[in-house]
Parts: sequence; structure tokens; C-alpha cells
Amino acid sequence: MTPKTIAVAGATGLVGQQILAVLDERNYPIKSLRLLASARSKGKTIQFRGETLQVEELTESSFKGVEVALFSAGGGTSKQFSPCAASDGCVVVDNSSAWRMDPKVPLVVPEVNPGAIQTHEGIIANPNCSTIQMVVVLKPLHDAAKITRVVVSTYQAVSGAGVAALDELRAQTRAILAGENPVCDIFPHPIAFNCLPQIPQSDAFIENGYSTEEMKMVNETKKIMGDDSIRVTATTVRVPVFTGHSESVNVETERKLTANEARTILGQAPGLVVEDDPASQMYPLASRAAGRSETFVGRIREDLSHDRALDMWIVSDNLLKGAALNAVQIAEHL
Ligand code: 25A
Ligand code: L14
Repeated sequence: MTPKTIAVAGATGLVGQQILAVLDERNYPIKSLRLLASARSKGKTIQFRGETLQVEELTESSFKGVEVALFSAGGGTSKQFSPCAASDGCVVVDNSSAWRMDPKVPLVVPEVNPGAIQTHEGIIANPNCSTIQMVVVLKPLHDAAKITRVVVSTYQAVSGAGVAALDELRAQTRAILAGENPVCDIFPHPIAFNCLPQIPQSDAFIENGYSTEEMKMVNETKKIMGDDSIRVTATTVRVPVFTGHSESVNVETERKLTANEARTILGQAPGLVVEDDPASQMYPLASRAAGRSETFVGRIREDLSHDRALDMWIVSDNLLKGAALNAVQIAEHL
């Protein structure tokens, strides 16, 4: 691959920082790198491959000469700036929810639907973190036995909500242990020592009773898998974990899969590690998945209440495979 001119929009955020780390770790060939963020961060310096780079304010003219832009600066910023970047000939890989369900925009997990990348018209969307780690597991099962329905509950880490949310979890934990009242700025209720069945933290719920995070899992799963017939229902829950989303997933198939068959299929699938030895207390854990690239699956068992269904536990680093790594993998395919 010839070295490219790259921009990272939202470079100072949690995801932006991980994008820089992943570009470096995977030796992505870079001719030059521009770091973009809001006016608030203008002039901050960030080290990359031994060089000191200055953060610039993201404007409409930031993308002249840029070949690939990795965006992680929120939906509003992406709606405003991705089209100008694309019209300057740049390919945008966007981490926000702004473009994901646009029929002209491919929504890509490279292990699942790499072919969709080629159909882009300047913008490629990176899916929601909880959806990405789930479809990496669903795809090989769907190919083997055709999935008809998925029921998922998530246990999502606080880092998904950004730097300030991580600070709030730390401060609330200290307060509660000291016998003081926890202060809530980001989350509507204390997240320390609690579970909140609401993601995101504001404007979460829509008329049908679902949260927008839950609907992302429903809609994005069908689009990435390329199969609208798969029925999906989700309950998404924030838990007091710093990094690593966990998911309890029930998968119904047209053809019966035994737990052993599923383990064999998943053991050969790209991007996955089967950690499934309950006798030795081996199963996926957020604490072990944090900082790792792979998605981990375990507790695979046949559903006692159904003839053709499996239960399983899926865990991955929400900032890596859930965001930065998946975006860089898409950029590598370009
Ligand atoms: O839900 P949406 O709309 O689709 O948005 C997705 C959002 O979720 C994150 C990512 O946030 C994104 O903004 N995200 C995306 N995919 C994710 C995933 N899979 C995901 N998170 C988890 N998992 P983020 O926190 O990673 O980064 C935000 C970055 O965007 C920059 N930014 C914001 N507005 C911008 C902009 N850049 C350009 N133009 C704009 N208009 C933002 O830069 C950050 O890099 P920054 O300079 O605004 O912030 C730098 C530092 O400032 C602190 N800070 C944040 N908010 C405030 C603040 N300080 C004071 N007041 C504030 N209100 C932070 O500490 C930050 O580090
Ligand atoms: O749609 O854990 O990518 O708050 C990423 C962060 C959804 C919410 C997305 C979180 C967002 C998620």
C-alpha cells in the first residue's frame, strides 16, 4: 500500500486517541497526518511516531489533499463536515451514527461484509460498538444454519460515553465508599455500584419504548448481515465497567446447531477467540478483553427452552473492535 495522507477528526477524544494508537501499532503507511478537533483543543500537541503534531480546528477546508479521514467527533460534526471532505475527494470512515442507515452509505465490519466497502460514494460508516462485536459472532453461525431471531442484553462499559463519563464513575465510586452522596452530571442516576437500562444518557427513549442504542442493534445488524428477515430484540444496559462491553445473546436458527458444532465454527472464524471451558472457570471477561483486538465468545450452550437456539456470552473492547480498530481495518481495505 502506498503511504497516504490521513486526517483524524475528533483526535483528542477517547476513540480518536485509540485510532492513533491502532494506526501506529498496525504500521498503517502514512505520508502525513492531520489531527483535527474542536476549537477547544486547537494548539494541543499529540505525539505520533516520534513526532510532535499540533491539533488543528476542524473546518470545511481541513480536507484539501487528504485521502482518508477517520471521523470520531459525534453525529452533528459528521453530518456537517463529512460531505465537504468527500467532495474534496477524501474517503471518510465515520464512527458516529450520522450515516449508518443511509442506503447509499456502506455499513461495514470487515470480517462480515468487506465487499460493501467498494460501493462507497465517499463515506463509509463504522457500526455501533455493541453491534460490531455481536455480528462478528452471528455471521459464521448464519452462514452455517441461517439465523431467524436474536435476543440480546448488553452490559456496556462507561468509556462508550467518553472521558467525562469515566471521570464520573471514578468520582462516584470514591464518594460512595467515603459515605458521601454521588454527584450525577453525565448519567441520570449513579452509575457506580449500579446498572442503568438506558443508553445513551440523554434523549434515549423513542415511542416504541426502546432506546436508540437498542434500535441501532436491531437495524444495523440487519444491514450488516444483509438480511432483513433476521428478527432482533435488544435491551442495552450501562454497567460500572471502565472498558469492554459484554453481551448475553440468544440465537435461534433454522437448522439446529449443537453447542459443539457452534464452538467448531466459531473457532475457525476471523477475529474471534472461543474461551469456553466453564469447568476451569474460563469464559470471556471485560477485564481480559480490554486492550485486545479480538472478540471473545464463551458460555456456549443449547437453550433448554427451544429446539433450535443457543445461548452465549460475547465480550470485546468497545473502543478497539467497537470503534477505532474496526475503522482502521476499513481504511486498510481502501
Ligand atoms: O452519538 P453520536 O452523535 O453518533 O456520537 C458519537 C460520539 O461518541 C464517541 C465519540 O466521542 C463521538 O463524539 N464515539 C463514537 N464511536 C464510539 C464508540 N464506538 C464513541 N465512543 C465510544 N465508542 P469521543 O468522546 O471519543 O470524542 C469526541 C471528539 O470529538 C471532538 N469534537 C467534538 N465536537 C467537535 C469535535 N471536533 C471537531 N469539531 C467539533 N465541533 C472532540 O474534540 C473529541 O476529540 P474536543 O476538542 O471538543 O474535545 C477534547 C477534549 O475536551 C473535553 N471536553 C469534551 N466536552 C467538553 C470538554 N471540555 C469542556 N466542555 C465540554 N463540553 C474532553 O476531555 C475531550 O477530551
Ligand atoms: O452509536 O456506550 O457508536 O455510549 C457509541 C457509544 C452509541 C453509544 C454509537 C455508548 C455510540 C455508545
